[in-house]
Amino acid sequence: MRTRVILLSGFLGAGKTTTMIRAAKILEAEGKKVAVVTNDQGSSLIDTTLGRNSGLLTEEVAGGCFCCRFDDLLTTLLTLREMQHPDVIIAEAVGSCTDLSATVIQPLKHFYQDDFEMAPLTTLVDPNRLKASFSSGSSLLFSEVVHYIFEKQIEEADIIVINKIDQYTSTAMETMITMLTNRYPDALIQPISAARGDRMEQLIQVWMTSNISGNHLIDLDYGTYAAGEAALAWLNLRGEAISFSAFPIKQWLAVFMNELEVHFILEKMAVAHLKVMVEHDDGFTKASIDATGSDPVFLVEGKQEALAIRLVLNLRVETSPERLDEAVRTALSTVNSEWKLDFHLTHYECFRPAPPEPTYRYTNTNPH
Ligand SMILES: Nc1nc2c(ncn2[C@@H]2O[C@H](COP(=O)(O)OP(=O)(O)O)[C@@H](O)[C@H]2O)c(=O)[nH]1
Ligand SMILES: [Mg+2]
Repeated sequence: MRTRVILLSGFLGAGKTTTMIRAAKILEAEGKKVAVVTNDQGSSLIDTTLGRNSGLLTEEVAGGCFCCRFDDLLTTLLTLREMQHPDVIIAEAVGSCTDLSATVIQPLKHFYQDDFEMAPLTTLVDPNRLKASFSSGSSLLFSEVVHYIFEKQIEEADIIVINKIDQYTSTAMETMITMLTNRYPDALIQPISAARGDRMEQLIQVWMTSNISGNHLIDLDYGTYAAGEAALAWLNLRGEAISFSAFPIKQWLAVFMNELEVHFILEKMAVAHLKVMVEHDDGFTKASIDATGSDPVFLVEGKQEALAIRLVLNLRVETSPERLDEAVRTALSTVNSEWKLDFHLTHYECFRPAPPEPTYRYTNTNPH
């Protein structure tokens, strides 16, 4: 039996990880064996930790997107298939990556049709970003080159998933569905709320039964695409902290994020995604924001106080690595001295992604 592979695309913060974990849990409850694969330009991923904390079989392709690390992706998929025999693998691409039909789906369909059956290429969108993209000009937080990637991700989708419908009225949703249907008549438009679990079954049903995959090869200017990726700075860090008395993690995180946000607002930096996770022996607290100035969303599991913590931070912001580095180091030293934490870094990377150089790029679709 072949393994069904579901490839998730969509801009940073659209809800890919939330959808992947939610869908994997539903499929497992139906008796399917499921694995998930996360992906990033760097390493030390919160998404991977979240997958594992959810009890899911989780692998990671680090140090580049699926298209540029096709061989790593392939090795991961084949190893999972041989060692774990999953019925389904859900793979989440880096949020600044596009052209996945040409660079990932077609080569998998061409060379590995005996091992894998590819589900429809699914691009998740955050309605807030979508609204900005439909309204003209000034409301766009990101520059045109970053926006180009967002639009290309939608253009190549077999399924466009409008996520986060819990935040919108049904009338607002209908308007968005109509606009997308007019603009992308060949795609299936599926609204969901991954956080609440709304309409996930319909999406999974299409993933598990449709033979359409990677039907829309796009015209893509790799110069503009590379400029869009390079406009974003990426920062991943891990650290450890010890305190003399148990300190309130959520409060510490809220102040840390507030310090960062003040910096971002003052310097007009557009946040694509900020994720921070504090782990300790009795649980974890995760917080994220998906736009500059938006309120953090917290997820707390287990105890809310600890003496010793491990911190992971993943940040993607439209600015230079130097300015992002400065913002993060300043915010960290402010909160750590305020709470008298003995903090040290165990991993740190802050960079601009290199131009995308896919291993394969197909110009025709494969039939399987
Ligand atoms: N309100 C709402 N928030 C969501 C939903 N899905 C994801 N989020 C939030 O959006 C942010 C980004 O989600 P994530 O799954 O990490 O996005 P990714 O970067 O595409 O993997 C997180 O704060 C999530 O909690 C949803 O259906 N509704
Ligand atoms: Mg993710």
